[in-house]
Amino acid sequence: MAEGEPSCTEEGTEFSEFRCPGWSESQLRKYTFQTRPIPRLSHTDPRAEMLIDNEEPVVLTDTNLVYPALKWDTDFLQESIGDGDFSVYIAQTHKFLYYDEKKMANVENFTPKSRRVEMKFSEFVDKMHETEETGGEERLYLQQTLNDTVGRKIVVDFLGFNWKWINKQQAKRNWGPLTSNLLLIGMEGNVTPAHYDEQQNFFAQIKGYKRCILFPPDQFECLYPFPVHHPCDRQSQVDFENPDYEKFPNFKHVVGYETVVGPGDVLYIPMYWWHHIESLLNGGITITVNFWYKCCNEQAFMYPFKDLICCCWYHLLDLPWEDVLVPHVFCFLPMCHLVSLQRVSKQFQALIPVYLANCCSFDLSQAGPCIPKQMGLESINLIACRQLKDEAVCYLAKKCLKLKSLSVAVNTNISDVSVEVGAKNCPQMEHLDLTGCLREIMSPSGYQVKYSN
Ligand SMILES: O=C(O)CCC(=O)C(=O)O
Repeated sequence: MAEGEPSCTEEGTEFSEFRCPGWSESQLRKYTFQTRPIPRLSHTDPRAEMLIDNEEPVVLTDTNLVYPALKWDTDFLQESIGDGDFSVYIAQTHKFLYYDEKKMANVENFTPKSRRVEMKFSEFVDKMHETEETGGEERLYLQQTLNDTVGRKIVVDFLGFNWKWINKQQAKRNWGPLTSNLLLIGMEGNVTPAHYDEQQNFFAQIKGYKRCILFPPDQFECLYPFPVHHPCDRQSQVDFENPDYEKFPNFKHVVGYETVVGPGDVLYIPMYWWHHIESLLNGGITITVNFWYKCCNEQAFMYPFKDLICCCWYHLLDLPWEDVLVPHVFCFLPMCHLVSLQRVSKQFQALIPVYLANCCSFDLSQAGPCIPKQMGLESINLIACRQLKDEAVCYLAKKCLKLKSLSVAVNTNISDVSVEVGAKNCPQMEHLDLTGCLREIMSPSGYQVKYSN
């Protein structure tokens, strides 16, 4: 289902503004899966900020982020962009599947479906016109990081971008530095197949319309990325136009979020979100500049498995996790990343509690904002946490004043100190399970204590 023309009755359109779109449904390619609309909001709307905080996509309609560039077209750029070299991908198909040239040697007989050619901007424009005029199969897609070879007029426009707004966004979320601005100039109908990036992205549309279909990170099981070592790592193997359900059965369950962005719109593409992007059919050329930011400093991984975890979290589960992942990898991750990893897949969701249950220590200061500072927990189960000590239980008892039920069964180090502190701090405590606690424990009056030895 495509977003189509926003109407006030569609699901999710409480966020949509009514406007006259410069495109129609017939310009969208047809796919088999369902989608929901990505909210379109003013950057001043608190809901927009909430979505970005939650790392959920949103289209911001009025940031003026690239306002000076809205006049850009191929004539203006040809005149002003300078005589540097530009990377242009050339393909015989509309699909421009990204490949990492450095990884090509990893796979025998890998033949990319597009080739990268360095050329001057004017050559690109000439080639594009030639293709359009001859109606040839060949398609072009310029994808070049903006650099210091651009001419003065472009520099002036670039300096006029709304840096005040975007710098604030970056600072507020503690993101790392802006790594690059990729300039994308595509022919109508070009498609960038679904993939994810390891950076936060403000995707600013300048000319023409692009349909953007996004999928949250937890749908990776439906999207079948190429193996890590493969040049197409981070790209989905599924051909959206002709899905092979035998090979990729979970693709049947994929559900996307979509929008069509036009000049002046800025789409926030959160890190790790899959995105499929198409320049609309019969819509003329499209121009986009994106703003890529490294993940936030707080999220920067400080352990030797940085690349393994950060880039290929989905392959982690291929490791024999009982022997490798749990004892040797998770212990290098700060608690806030363990909590976040649970959102990645059902397996991680199951695995993290297994790891936590076997934790020797639990440093709450590492938990970051994922765990509330004031814990309103009513029930805590710490059965068989082998290294659990009184100090930890006392800490919890002092933090969780609403605690009604606590189990510290099968913990050899727990003594009556825990029980006393629990009794003093948790007046609502009704149930304390001390089964199998070997150290001497007195039963304080006032709540039920269960222990069998
Ligand atoms: O616009 C496109 O075709 C692809 C852009 C993209 O993948 C990105 O900005 O991350």
